[in-house]
Amino acid sequence: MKTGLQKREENMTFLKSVPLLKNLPSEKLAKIADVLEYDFFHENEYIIREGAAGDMFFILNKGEVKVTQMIAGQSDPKEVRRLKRGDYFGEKALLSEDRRTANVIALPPGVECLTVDRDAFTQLIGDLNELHNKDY
Ligand code: 6J7
Ligand code: CA
Repeated sequence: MKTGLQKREENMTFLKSVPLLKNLPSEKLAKIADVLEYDFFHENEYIIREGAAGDMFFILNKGEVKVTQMIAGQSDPKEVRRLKRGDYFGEKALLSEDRRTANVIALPPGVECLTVDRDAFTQLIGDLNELHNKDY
């Protein structure tokens, strides 16, 4: 069994390795480490559904996901991207208080994510320039 302190250290080490968060001061990283939760998804499970409401931000800790989007005039969503450990998703609905703009689906053999709720995202992460300068 890991103690709470060990888990916190492990979370801090991982958060420091996430490119999005690399310039955050340690105090902010520690606050994120305190509030984050873990969520697990089976292969082919929809982590996010395009068009749904959403209140969670995700950082991929284990496994890979694919991102798909509906295209006007086509019946099947198109794959636009794959993400791996250290990548993040779900910021758009939180920044705009709007609906999810794409599907995010767990690839085999499944996925572990760190999740941050809307309040903590807004306080600790939402101001980062990278999020506002994304080209999608
Ligand atoms: Br990752 C990723 N790539 C894209 C993309 O090319 N277009 C859109 N619209 N979203 C993309 N995403 C992520 C982004 O974090 O997929 C998430 C779906 O939920 C989106 O944030 P969201 O709209 O909250
Ligand atoms: Ca789950």
